[in-house]
Amino acid sequence: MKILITGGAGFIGSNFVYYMLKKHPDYDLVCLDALTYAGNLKTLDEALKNERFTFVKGDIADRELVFELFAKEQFDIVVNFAAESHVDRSIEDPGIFLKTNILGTQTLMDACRKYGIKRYHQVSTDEVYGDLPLDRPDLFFTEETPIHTSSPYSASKASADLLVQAYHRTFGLPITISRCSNNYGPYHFPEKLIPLMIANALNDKPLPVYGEGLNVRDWLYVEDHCKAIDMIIHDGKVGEVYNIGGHNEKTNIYIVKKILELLGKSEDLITFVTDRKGHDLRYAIDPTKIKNDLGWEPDTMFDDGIVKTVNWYLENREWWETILRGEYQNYYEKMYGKRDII
Ligand code: NAD
Ligand code: TDX
Repeated sequence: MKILITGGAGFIGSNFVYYMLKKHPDYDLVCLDALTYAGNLKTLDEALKNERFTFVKGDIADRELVFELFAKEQFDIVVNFAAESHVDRSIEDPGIFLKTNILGTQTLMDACRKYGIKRYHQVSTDEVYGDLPLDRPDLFFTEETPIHTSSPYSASKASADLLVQAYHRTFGLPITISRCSNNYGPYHFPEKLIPLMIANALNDKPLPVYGEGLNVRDWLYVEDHCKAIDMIIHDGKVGEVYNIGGHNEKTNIYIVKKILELLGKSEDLITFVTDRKGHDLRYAIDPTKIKNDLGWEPDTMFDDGIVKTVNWYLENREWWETILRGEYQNYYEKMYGKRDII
């Protein structure tokens, strides 16, 4: 079995590479990644020592490169993680989100059509369903919830999902789609809530919480997401969408306080700042389908996962401090310098 993993130098893709190398030591894995600001070859150091793993630097929207790669490698399965993934960046500059997330997906699927594959799997997100109200804890996203997006990021991911479903219906491409809730764990880029708060707390810098910190996210340890995708590509039904989530809803302020508690830092570091534009209120996944159809359940509960994650950032300071020393400083100033403290 030969699997193409796009975006494998990013957060979830790299965790998936390590998960698959361990779970299926006889598989050949090829990672295609453009190494944008979010991609990091250092993350794949250990994988690169494995002769069954190959890294190719390239853009999923580069038709010539993608077609050449497919012609050479004859993949059995494609798992597309490659994306622009940060909502705040999509609010500043939507264009690249449309190019990578939509046209990149099209390019990969065109190559799949031409060279033939057993499965194309699209890694999507719960954000395509929009948000749920804070005062209706009885509501959850199911696979039947209408697509209703809020940010340029989620709109680009929803567009890609629709295109993937169109390629299945029109061309018979054997696809599956997964829509997961917020992930956390090792190698999470420090622009996102949990690693940003850990890094700032360790540097005794203010922790910028948007609005009142009452927005709710449904957190899943990254390895549980990887396990679900592995199950879907092997046993999932072609043409189907699977929601992935572990019923672990928390307000942002709860998460931030938990991180401070684990690091023994003062809550005085918390700073409430101008809210995100169009900020989704609550995400909450109903994972009944993947549980019933494929037997998936999460292994890591939040109280253990967050401790593991904080420890990983304590033990791997060089990984994230290198990022913080680079272009990230300009990003941080641009994104947070202009936010008012409220
Ligand atoms: P990430 O930003 O950490 O990593 C993205 C990776 O894709 C990087 O390695 C980057 O270099 C690569 N990439 C970007 N543009 C590319 C291009 N044009 N060609 C090739 N490679 C390119 O993202 P992540 O958090 O690991 O998310 C991975 C996928 O999972 C995304 O599709 C995202 O929408 C989805 N997802 C993420 C979450 C989450 O909580 N992080 C939840 C649900 C779904
Ligand atoms: O500095 C911050 N302060 C803050 O209050 C940041 C970066 C975030 N937040 C809030 C905004 C959100 O309510 O924390 C919550 C989580 O924010 P992000 O980490 O940016 O994640 P989110 O917007 O929920 O999107 C994530 O989950 C779904 C991923 O980034 C997406 O790629 C995925 O599709």
